[in-house]
Formats: sequence, structure tokens, C-alpha cells
Amino acid sequence: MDRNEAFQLYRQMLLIRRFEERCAQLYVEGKIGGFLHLYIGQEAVGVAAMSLLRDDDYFITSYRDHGYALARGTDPKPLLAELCGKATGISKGKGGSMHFYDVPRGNFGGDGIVGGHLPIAAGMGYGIRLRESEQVVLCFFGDGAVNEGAFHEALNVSALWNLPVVYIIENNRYGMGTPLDRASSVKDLYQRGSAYGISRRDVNGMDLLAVRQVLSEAVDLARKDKHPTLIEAETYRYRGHSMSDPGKYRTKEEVEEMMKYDPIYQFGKRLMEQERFTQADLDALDKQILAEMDEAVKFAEESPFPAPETLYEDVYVRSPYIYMRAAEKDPAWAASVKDDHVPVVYAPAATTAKVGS
Ligand SMILES: Cc1ncc(C[n+]2csc(CCOP(=O)(O)OP(=O)(O)O)c2C)c(N)n1
Ligand SMILES: [Mg+2]
Repeated sequence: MDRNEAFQLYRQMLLIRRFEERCAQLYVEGKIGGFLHLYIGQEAVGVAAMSLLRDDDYFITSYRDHGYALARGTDPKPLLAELCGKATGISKGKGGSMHFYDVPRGNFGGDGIVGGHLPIAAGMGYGIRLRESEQVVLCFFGDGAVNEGAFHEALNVSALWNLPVVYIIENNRYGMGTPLDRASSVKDLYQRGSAYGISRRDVNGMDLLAVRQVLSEAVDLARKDKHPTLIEAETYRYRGHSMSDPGKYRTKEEVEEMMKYDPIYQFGKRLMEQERFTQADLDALDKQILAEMDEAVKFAEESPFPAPETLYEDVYVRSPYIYMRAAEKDPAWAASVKDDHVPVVYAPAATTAKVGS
């Protein structure tokens, strides 16, 4: 790897770390609402993965989604604005932390339903097969998702139809407060790929170069031979599941022990041992990133909230249906749906049906 490339990878990991540290601060200040799941500790996986993608490739992930967007090159400003619910956000301030989307960069988003996006990844892979292009899909999820039916459905069709999807389990040892050994009968999660006859690999998710090596083989297999792979990256999250997690299910000692394998520290140390960079180079970069974060915070804070009348825009179905009596009385809603063609089946029934009936 040339010096510049190594520097960029280090930079992206540090950018994610500093970005999310600011997020945690803004959350405590009440400037970020809703849920906030931090990726701190897991940066090597997302950064290694994104470094292998071509511009026209796709990825999709769970709610712990900030790191991939940053590593894929989305500007931190609209990402931070999204977290603050501002109109300048990447999802117009309506998605928040769990729903960063950037389709021009192949980012099909964060998804709040555990395992829910795996069949979508298979569908994206199927689309690639239909178009006969050479794109690939990376699909990231946690160790908690492997016990969802959606995981098995997605792997089965991906194997059956030869879909170019790389499924990446980020095993951070916990699904919320439940340790893996209380949730999974098989502890080596990558072995689950054997049930579907697909390639499978285990990798140290704290080691950027190891992840890159293993993923690069999987991406090649998907691109050239249209074969899916299941990868298990063993990693660790330093922070709670989300900001509201008191973390009582693990000890402080365990977290501190894992921090010794910190992916940013380890990669930086390696670069310095190879005499490619000095501590002063890395410190200067850190300073630069912190300044970039200040600018992003300023941008987010100065941006407006979305106008109330945009509430009904960018939703999948705007048409009236029986549980939207309140909305129907709202003139803003009426104005926003005036051009909708309401399919007959969705037209409000002349009924007195009650919510929940
Ligand atoms: C279908 C479904 N069940 C339960 C939840 C609640 N929930 C949110 S995150 C989570 C834990 C998932 O853990 P894991 O897949 O390991 O991902 P991690 O948070 O560790 O990245 C659970 C159970 C959900 N969002 N969706
Ligand atoms: Mg987990």
C-alpha cells in the first residue's frame, strides 16, 4: 500500500472516531434527539470495506451507520445536520442517526429493524444480476441479526441465485445487553455460511489490513464469479449499545482490555514503526480533523429545522387511509397530497373503523 493510501485509511478511522465523540457530546447537550448508536471501536471494518468499493457499488447497513457514510466520502456536515434533525441533513433531517442515506454514493442506508435489511441486500444483488453489471453489494449487520429469519432467507437466495453480495457480521460480542454465548448456539458465526454452501471467513475486525485482505477476496468473488460470502469480523464497541445504555452487562476491565487492540492506535503504531509517519504527522492530522468537526457542528447548529409542511413529503404512501383521520383534517397534508393518484383500494373507506380494530 502506498503512503498516501495508508494515510487516507488512517484518516478515515480517526475522522469517524472524532465525529462520533462530537455526536456523544451533542447528544448530552440535547442537540441530538432520538437514538444514537456509536461505532467507536469498530472503525477498521467499515473503513477497510469502503476502501475496496468502486464508485458504482452499493452498501446497506443497520442503525449503527455513521462510520460507513463517512468512509464512503459523504461530507460530515450534512451527516451531523441529519443527527441534529436539520433540513440540510443527508436525509433532510427526517431520518436521524439510524437513517443515513446517500444513494449517489451507493449508500442504501441504515435500517432500524435488526436483520431487516439483509433481504434488501439480496434484492439489490438480484438487481445487479438482472442488469448484468459488475457491481457488488456489501451488507453489514451485528451478531444479533444472525438469529433472525431474514438472515437465513437472504443467505439462502443469495447462494441459490448466485448473488454478488458480501454479508459482513460485525461481531462486537453483544446484542444490546445480551452476550453472544447466551444468544447463539454456534459461537463461530461465520460457520453458519456452511448451511448454505457459501464461502465463509473469520477475521480480526480490529486489524484494518486483515479485514481488507479478507474482504478483498470476497469482493472479487462477488464481482467476477457472482458468489456471495459470509464474513465474521470480530470486533468490539467501546460505548454502550446506544447512548441510553448504562452498560451493566460487562465490566470496565473487559472494555479496557479490548481498548488495547484499538484499531486506530494499532494502525498508527504500525505506520510509525515503518517510519512512514511520525507522531507529529498524526497529531497534525488529528488537529485538522478536530477543526473540520468544529465546522460541521457550526453548520448543523446554524441550519434550520425542516418546515412543518415538509412532514408529508418523502414518505412512501401519502394517500389517505383509514387511520389518518387527523392528517386528513390538516390543510398542509391536504396540500401535499393533492397531486397523488389514490389507488381505489387505498381510498378512505366509508367506514367507521376505529384505530386498532
Ligand atoms: C427485529 C428487531 N428486534 C429487536 C430490535 C431491538 N434491537 C435493536 S438493536 C438490537 C441488538 C442488535 O444487536 P447486534 O445485531 O449484535 O448489533 P449491534 O447493536 O451490536 O451493532 C435489538 C435487539 C429491533 N430493532 N429489531
Ligand atoms: Mg452486536
